[in-house]
Amino acid sequence: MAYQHKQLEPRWQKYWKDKNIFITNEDKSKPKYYALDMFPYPSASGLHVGHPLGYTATDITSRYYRMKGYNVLHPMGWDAFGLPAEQHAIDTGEHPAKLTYASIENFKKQLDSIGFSYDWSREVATCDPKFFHWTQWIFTKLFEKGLAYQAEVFVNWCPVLKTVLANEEVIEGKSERGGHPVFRVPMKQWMLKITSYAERLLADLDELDWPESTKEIQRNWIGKSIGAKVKFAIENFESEKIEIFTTRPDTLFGATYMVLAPEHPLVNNITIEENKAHIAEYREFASRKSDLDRTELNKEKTGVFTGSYAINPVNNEKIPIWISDYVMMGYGTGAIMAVPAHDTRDHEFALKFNLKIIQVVSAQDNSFDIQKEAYTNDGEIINSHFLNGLNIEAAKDKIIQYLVEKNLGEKSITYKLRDWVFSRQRYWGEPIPIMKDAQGNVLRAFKESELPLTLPEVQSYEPTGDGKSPLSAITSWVQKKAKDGTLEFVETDTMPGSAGSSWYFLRYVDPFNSKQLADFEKLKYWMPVDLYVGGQEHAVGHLLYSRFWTKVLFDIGICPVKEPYQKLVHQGMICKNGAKMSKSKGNGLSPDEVIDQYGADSLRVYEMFMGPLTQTKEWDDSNLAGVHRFLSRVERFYLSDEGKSLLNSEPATQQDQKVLHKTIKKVTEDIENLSFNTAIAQMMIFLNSVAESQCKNKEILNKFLQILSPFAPHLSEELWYKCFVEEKVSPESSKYKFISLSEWPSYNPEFIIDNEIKIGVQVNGKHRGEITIPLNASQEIAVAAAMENSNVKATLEGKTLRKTIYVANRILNFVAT
Ligand code: ANZ
Repeated sequence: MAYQHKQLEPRWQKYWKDKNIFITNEDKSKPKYYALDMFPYPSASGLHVGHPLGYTATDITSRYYRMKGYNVLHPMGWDAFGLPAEQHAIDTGEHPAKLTYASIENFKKQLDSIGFSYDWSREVATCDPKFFHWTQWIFTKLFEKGLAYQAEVFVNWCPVLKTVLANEEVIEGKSERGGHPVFRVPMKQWMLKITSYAERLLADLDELDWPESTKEIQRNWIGKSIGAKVKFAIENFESEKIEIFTTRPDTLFGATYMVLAPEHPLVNNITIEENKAHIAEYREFASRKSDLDRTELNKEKTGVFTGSYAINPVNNEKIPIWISDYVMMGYGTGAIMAVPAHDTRDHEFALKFNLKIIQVVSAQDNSFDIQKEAYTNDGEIINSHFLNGLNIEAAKDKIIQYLVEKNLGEKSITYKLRDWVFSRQRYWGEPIPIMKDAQGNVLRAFKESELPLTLPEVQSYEPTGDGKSPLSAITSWVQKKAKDGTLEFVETDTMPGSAGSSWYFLRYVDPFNSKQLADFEKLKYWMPVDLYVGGQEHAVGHLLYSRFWTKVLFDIGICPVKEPYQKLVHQGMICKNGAKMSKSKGNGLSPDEVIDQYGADSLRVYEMFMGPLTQTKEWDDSNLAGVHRFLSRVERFYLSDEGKSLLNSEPATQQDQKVLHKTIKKVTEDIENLSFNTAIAQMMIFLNSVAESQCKNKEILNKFLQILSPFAPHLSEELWYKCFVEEKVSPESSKYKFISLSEWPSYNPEFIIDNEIKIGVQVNGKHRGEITIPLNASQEIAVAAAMENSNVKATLEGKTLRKTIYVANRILNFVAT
């Protein structure tokens, strides 16, 4: 009889569901384990086989800790606001909620068909008003704390589509849809002051069990730079000063020109008449580039001279002021002193525009040609008056001291991290709960009793054409009459997709709470997340934003922890034919197909067996079939063709005990280390071993099934039922005990100890043979065994034994002459 995965898998899924066996237990006397997946965006195309990779890892872990007696929180939900549903609504006129909830339905069905042990009673969706009530509430707290404010920032404006576009909708300066030109224009946006948390976000990384590479990405993104701000006077513009930020104040004597960002507010003032047209043209050119394009190092440098000169404060040299797009308005002060001798970008620029290069740090290598390239290494300061002879660090200290005394500058710390642009001019997002007056001034945030602020029905999901959200066209929703009769206006911007995902892990802890975001005591029990699994692509978005919100909530006494995720793991990608699997590449494979052909257990075990969880792996159908064969062999080992148990009570041999206990030990440790592929390999070794010895011992095979169950839960439940449930209590009965809730077996170390050992025998330090002796054998026994070895015997023949050196379990050495 073939392995009936199609019948048995849905049957066990139904029992689990009907009996609610994965509902989270909250008896606080037990230890807890919170295993979290990055919740998916419920796309219309459904899951592909890449999704279950991380989900299976957390599911095995959850099932394991549950069997170990922990209270396990293993929830799932939906990151449900976002562009694709909005786009669909624009295209079809259908409400985005309709597509979103249909996709959720489909995702859920697919996840269930893989046998994940989620506690679905805690399901959340970010687009549900009961959920975004609290997303909006957090916003009002941010507002009260001065951490939400409005500012003019550059957005992607497409004049043809008459809308603001998200970064992901802009490809090389053109709209993704239609390929129309997109410009960077300033617009008033809500911003969140994540920069106030830069230092803490940086420092607290050290405490986390995260991949070092992800920590490093966050550190670089936060980008702490220690340096100085220096003020430069401008010739003919006495009232103006250019303030620059530099990490190399030691090179001040080498500053031979200045560069302002094209958007710098001083540009208009200081550009001389005849250069104005050229400057204006360049500013327009630069406005079409994204910051990313601008920071690309290999691009040819461009720029325009303003016609004005700054005065280098240390030597009164007149140096020209240029504008160039390699200087960003959003970083430091938006202006730099250029030191072409020691900065690569400045050097390229100086060569291109024929600007002076003055070396102020000596190169160790005499043949170094400063006209050819920038010198960026250590050295002694030269050509710098009172700094000459110092090393770089000492020169930095001295020049800063000098600048402070002369009131020309100061020490300064700058972060690359920018405040979080929190406004979207879209319909399908959380409305920002703010009231404004007729002039657009902010009056107040919504009170808690006024939340949630829900979305109105609209006729059209198209943005309005003046850069505003479709909400602005719904007068009845926007306008409110205040008590004194004056009109007030609801903010029409909505929040970005990453709002809900910045705190959803807190809501799972207490999803029905209508009074607070979550009960503090419950949060205290469950937080932080013990294991968070998801893609590294979220390293600087979601994973930074959610750390920021957690810290804010910690500061206002809502959340008991200051970091959300203690341990973070990124699953690798699954590739097919060398490319990342995705629907858009046409190489996506749906788990439904795999489950149909091989079953959910095969899918789960195969994905875990492909290789280490964190590595990129190639999908291989023949290996999938191999895993399916392994599970079929397990089934046939337990059951006869008629589906009857083949197990018996005949005593097991020592060898069988040994392989069982070894396997329990290895699988236990491997699950805790998320090394699932090696755990599976060990279970395969076990099966081979008992198949060879024809061990059908019930106790041994019972324990094996238990450790297999987190990996292949359906088959394990089936075999457990058929072979170990004595009185055939029905799984529907309240007395039934599922393998999924059984107690994880422990191993007995005594069984594992190898009682024989192989050691090498040397004569005068040279390897002459090997002997197999009992573990911890005495020297007498070792020597006796060595004397049985023909090679050792032959070598010693005719020699006098001078000394015997024996290290138990390691080596035996004879010194003989
Ligand atoms: C003079 C200098 C000499 C610089 C030298 C570097 C080397 P990080 O480390 O990334 O913080 N800079 C400052 N503001 C900038 C802006 N808005 N756009 C582009 N570049 C900017 O880099 C700081 C350095 O980047 C600063 O130090 C400045 O160039 C440049 F041998 O000043 B430096």
